[in-house]
Amino acid sequence: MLIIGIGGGTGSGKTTVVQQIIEQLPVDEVCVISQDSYYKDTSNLTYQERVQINFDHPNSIDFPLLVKHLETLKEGESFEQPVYSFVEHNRTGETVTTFPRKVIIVEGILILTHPEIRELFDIKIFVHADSDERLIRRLKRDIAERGRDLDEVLHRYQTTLKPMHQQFIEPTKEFADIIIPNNRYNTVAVDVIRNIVQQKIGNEI
Ligand code: UZR
Ligand code: MG
Repeated sequence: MLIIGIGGGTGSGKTTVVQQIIEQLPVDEVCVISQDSYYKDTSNLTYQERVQINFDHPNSIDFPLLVKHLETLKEGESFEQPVYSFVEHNRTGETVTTFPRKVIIVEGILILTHPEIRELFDIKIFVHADSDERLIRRLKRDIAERGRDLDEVLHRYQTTLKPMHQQFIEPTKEFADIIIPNNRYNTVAVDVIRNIVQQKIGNEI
């Protein structure tokens, strides 16, 4: 089993990189786990209270649950991955059964901040894009897909996203084995990673 951790700031293109890596892989060889699924359960809070949460701080993530789930996979067992709603800022109550595969990809902004989780990764990747590029992508996405408006995204960026990025996310670059420069979509880097993954899958057959 090969476990790959992919970190990097919001809007750096992590999700896209993951999609490109797994694109040509058989679905039963790979599984993707998103850090988003591990935001802490906030059902005890009102919507107004949930909006105030700092979702870019490591404390917002239920890391012990993620550690437990990764260890379950390593033991060859499946687990139930919570489903998260960005519109509600909460878990939906549904889960997705996630099965052990030859290649496990774990993706998220804060995924490289946790020492125990870093230890579980065979390859650590940091996706880099400049902050202006990331803000543009974040604006477009949150307005189109996550039910936000311009003022809300800009306010969050200045008050939370930027300071948290500088404090917690950018420093995790030093733990990375591979840094992908991703201001523009980087086909060479993705090819290199695909080759490593292919080799791993091939060798285990
Ligand atoms: P990516 N996030 C939300 O917007 N709402 C939530 O309920 C939970 C998380 C955001 C979070 C972070 N910040 O910047 C982003 N806020 O999801 C990480 N606010 O996701 O890596 O795909 O950008
Ligand atoms: Mg993403």
